[in-house]
Amino acid sequence: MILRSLLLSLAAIACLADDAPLPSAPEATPAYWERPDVQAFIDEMATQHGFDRAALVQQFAQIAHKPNILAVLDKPSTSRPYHAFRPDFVNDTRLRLGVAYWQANAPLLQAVSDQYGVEPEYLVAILGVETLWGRNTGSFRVMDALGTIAFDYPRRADFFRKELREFLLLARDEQADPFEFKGSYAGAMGAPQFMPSSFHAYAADWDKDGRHDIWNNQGDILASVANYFVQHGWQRGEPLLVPATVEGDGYAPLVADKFNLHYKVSELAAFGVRPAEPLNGDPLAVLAPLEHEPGVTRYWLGLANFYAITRYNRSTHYAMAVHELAQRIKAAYHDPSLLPKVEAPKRKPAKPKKRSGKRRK
Ligand SMILES: [Ca+2]
Repeated sequence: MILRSLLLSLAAIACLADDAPLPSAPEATPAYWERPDVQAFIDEMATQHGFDRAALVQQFAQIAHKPNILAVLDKPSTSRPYHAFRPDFVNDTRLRLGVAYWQANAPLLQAVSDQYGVEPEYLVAILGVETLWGRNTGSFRVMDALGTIAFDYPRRADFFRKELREFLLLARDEQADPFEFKGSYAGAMGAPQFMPSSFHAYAADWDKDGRHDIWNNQGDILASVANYFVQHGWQRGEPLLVPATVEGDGYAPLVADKFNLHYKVSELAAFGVRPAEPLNGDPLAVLAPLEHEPGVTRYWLGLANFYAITRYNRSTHYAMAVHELAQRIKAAYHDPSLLPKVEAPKRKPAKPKKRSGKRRK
């Protein structure tokens, strides 16, 4: 789960790989292990968590500073309306790949879904939106990504030092070399793109082999995502959202507070917000306005499961795209006639044969 505050431009993230060209030649700076702030961090890991100080110094000597990560962090964030965001994730390619992933993992998906109570289509869709089902999990060494941000990006230093600490702990728990781990430019790892703190809290060991392999083991991957949703309040079988009507302008505070489940549906009426379809009971809900077409905003009441997806990634665009992709994948999985046709590559017209008298070699 990439932090929304870091999710500046999806295009930038898609393009940023560890072999991206550097914006400028890096200045000569001391290696990380030589810096007092890094030495203080190493001391803390040694005294509070029992790490071997000399081994940590050796590891920090191997961390490579990544200026291209800092360049992305400094780019101004861009915000696109939903109708512009949607096609990147809800499209024929992801629909086909999502159905193929479900078909390839059907018994496992069913077992994880049964155990955790999270519908399979949402497990499939999250992995599609995050990493194209494990195809784009990031090419940075997590040590380089976290080290660079933790020690060279003061605005987020506290958060990323905490993530770096969690990461060193998880590498030790997994009995793995921390330099073996690859992730996104922000250190998000594996098919579900868990930050180290989320890995610590939610990664699951489905096959009970002692490892939480969110890179390659589909059971661990799916159970980890399901566990994340359950721990954030997922309710089996409940709708994610219902359309809403709004009156007046009293609903503005709800839009500003759309990532917090504060109000029951009955309480939203005081803000001029009502469900446009009948609901079971009186659940908690957030108000999510989405511009589905240019100039056409629709209002939705996001219920507990919608909220859970926004905990995965703090964006109503993201949550709605996951929902729409999930629904399309589910429909096409059960009815393959809904799968988009794969167009055969167009053949080039054959070149007319030369009729000159010259003989070709
Ligand atoms: Ca495992």
